[in-house]
Amino acid sequence: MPYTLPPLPYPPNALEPHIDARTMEIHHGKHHNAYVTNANKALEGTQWAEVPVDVLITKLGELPDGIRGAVRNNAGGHANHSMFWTIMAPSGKGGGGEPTGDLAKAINAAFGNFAHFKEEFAKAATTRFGSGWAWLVAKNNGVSICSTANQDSPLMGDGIAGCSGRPILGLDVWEHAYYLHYQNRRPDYITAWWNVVNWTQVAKNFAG
Ligand code: MN3
Repeated sequence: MPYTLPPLPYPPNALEPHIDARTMEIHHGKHHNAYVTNANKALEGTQWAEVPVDVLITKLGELPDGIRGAVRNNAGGHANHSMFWTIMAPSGKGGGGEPTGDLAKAINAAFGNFAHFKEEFAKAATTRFGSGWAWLVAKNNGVSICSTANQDSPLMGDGIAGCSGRPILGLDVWEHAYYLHYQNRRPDYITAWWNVVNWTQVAKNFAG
């Protein structure tokens, strides 16, 4: 089965005022959709077309040279955005607040406290030059922060993405994720984004 665009789990305006409806419509309906279309095009007729995207991107080294770059970018984009929509929720209705339980313990063990974690994560997101992602990954029985360029995923591993682990929270810092509303003010977008982080879903991702 070719990949399909997963529906947004909430209406496009649900994350306002932190992320505006027009940005969500274009980001999901145009950008994510293009990653799906182009991943399917690259994989069509190959043995890889049936492989779930989160598995496929762990095996880039096994892919034929002719499609590896297209799969890295587009299957990576599909995997990253599929997670991104689910780790957000309307502010006050599942979005915002703080993690609890085992995830909170892991964050506190790694970063001291939630405020310090947010600082470190925002630093990774702010300092990623150009387009990319900031990540919280599950790794070595704990959590850590890293960032990747373009549509690379921690699932691709250190050798490709410069980052490894199981992604449990990702922040898209491509300009297409914020430019309409925030223009060049990426730090303002990052600050606002905390209001829509769905910690319940992140905790589920952490639990595996
Ligand atoms: Mn994006």
